[in-house]
Amino acid sequence: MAISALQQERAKYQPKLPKALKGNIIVFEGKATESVADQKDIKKLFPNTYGLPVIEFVPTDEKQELPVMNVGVILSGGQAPGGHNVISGLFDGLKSLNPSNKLYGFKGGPGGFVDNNVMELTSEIVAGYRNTGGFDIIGSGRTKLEETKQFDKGLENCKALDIKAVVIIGGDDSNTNACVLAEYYAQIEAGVQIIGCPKTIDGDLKNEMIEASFGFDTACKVYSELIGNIMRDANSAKKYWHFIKLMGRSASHIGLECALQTHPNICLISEEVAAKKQTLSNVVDSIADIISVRAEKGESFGVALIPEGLIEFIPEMKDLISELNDLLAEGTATAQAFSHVKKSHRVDWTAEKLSPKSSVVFRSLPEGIANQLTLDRDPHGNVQVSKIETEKLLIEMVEAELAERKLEGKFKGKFGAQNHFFGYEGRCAAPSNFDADYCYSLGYNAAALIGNGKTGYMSSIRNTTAPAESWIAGGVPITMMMNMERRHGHMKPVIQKALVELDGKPFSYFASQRNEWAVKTDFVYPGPIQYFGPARVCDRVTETLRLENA
Ligand code: FBP
Repeated sequence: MAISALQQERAKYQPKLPKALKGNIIVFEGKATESVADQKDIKKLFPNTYGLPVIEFVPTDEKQELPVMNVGVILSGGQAPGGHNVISGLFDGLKSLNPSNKLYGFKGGPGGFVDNNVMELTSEIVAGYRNTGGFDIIGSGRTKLEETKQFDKGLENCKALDIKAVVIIGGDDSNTNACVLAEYYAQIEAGVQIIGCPKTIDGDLKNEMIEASFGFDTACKVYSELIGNIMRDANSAKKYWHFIKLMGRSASHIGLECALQTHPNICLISEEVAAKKQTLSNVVDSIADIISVRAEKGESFGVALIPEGLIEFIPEMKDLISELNDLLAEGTATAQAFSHVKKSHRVDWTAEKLSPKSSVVFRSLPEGIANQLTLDRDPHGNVQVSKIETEKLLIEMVEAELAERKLEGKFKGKFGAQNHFFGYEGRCAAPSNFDADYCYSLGYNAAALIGNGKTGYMSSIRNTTAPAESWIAGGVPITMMMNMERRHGHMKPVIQKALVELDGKPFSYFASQRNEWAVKTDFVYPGPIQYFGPARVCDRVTETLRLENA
């Protein structure tokens, strides 16, 4: 297979490890933990894995003699830069515990665990993937591990290969499932440990003990480079407003981080829109206001960042989407009837079935978007926000608003717009130095957790704004991150999703600057990820982490 010159150089990169993981270690156990909320319910549901202590690894001179063990690994959900380094760190960590240890990869995500689609990951195979982006070493998938039947099948498959521990690399949902699986295996004394690893470019799997999910750093740097390039084009041609939608299904962390790196004229934060209970037309007005002010200064160009999940945070849209989800849920009579309605009549047909309030909102949408809301659903019957062209919706609505203002003599400028969606461009990028080191450490650390007999823990590397040498390695009980939430009509234990905190330092800093960025052209052009050169360029952390830890 041909590989690029950069990839050849990058293959030689030895990711950094925290000092604690470089030699022999002992476990330092903290106090018993509590779940983040709903302690009574979570304790009852997780009697075997609740209340475990947070642990930290500390160096020692004594070498642990550990028996040979086989370990399995699963990549779950959307790709995130650095997944291959988690696997190479896990591989090296296991070999350092005992050179005869073996690592097996379940192929195609959690589905491979249930269906026994598995391969051994040898040192030759792992060598070809070190410091590369993507999840293609074993592939990923979105099968949910939720049912006892699946757990039992997985256990059978583990037993066949003498696998004593499984590492699940995933986001909040996958780690919630890892927690349930760990509890089940502990309860039936299956003899298989489960360890989670925090992955997602969305950045919404973080808390006091997990500073960042891996992949966020690289993805934001890639998007920021692209945004910077577009800003420079906008500032050169001075004729377009660029509306850029950024991935991040729910939380707006990616948008916020990219704004901190590039200083756009507009960056919407879904969590703020929800907190202020803004309507779609409030959002459109606020954008049109900034465009008008800049037009008065003769600057008929700019850049607006739109978080992917925006529409679900606008209260009236959220209600509309939830009504549409019920109306068009698979297997219902209404969904059946809908499939027979002529395409050109679908908007009218649907509007008539909605509540009066949602019907008005639905009819106010451009026809293309209204149709997208009725058509694009995931296997669980929910709207797939990555397929809703929110950036085009806003362009159309802002255009209409400005045309009205023009008629009233309130807008004299020009408005020409371009739309973009950055998501897949960054999810498999070659990991930044930060993600390469962080992921390798997370994987190596997962091996240490396994070697020390832990289950129901998430691999945790902290103090990440310091040089890697001083990072803190250990584990956090996953039950500590859980609370009860309503899912599909039932209360379920789930990891609490981390949304953008409106009183947090990253948002506060952004809020203190955005009015100036709106009017002035204060663009920053970050350029590509650098691997070689001064540390302040090559090893910088995200602005989010820097501000949070300042
Ligand atoms: P994870 O939560 O699994 O990490 O995936 C996140 C994400 O990249 C979102 O940002 C995006 O909405 C979604 O995946 C897209 O999903 P798909 O890969 O199925 O198109």
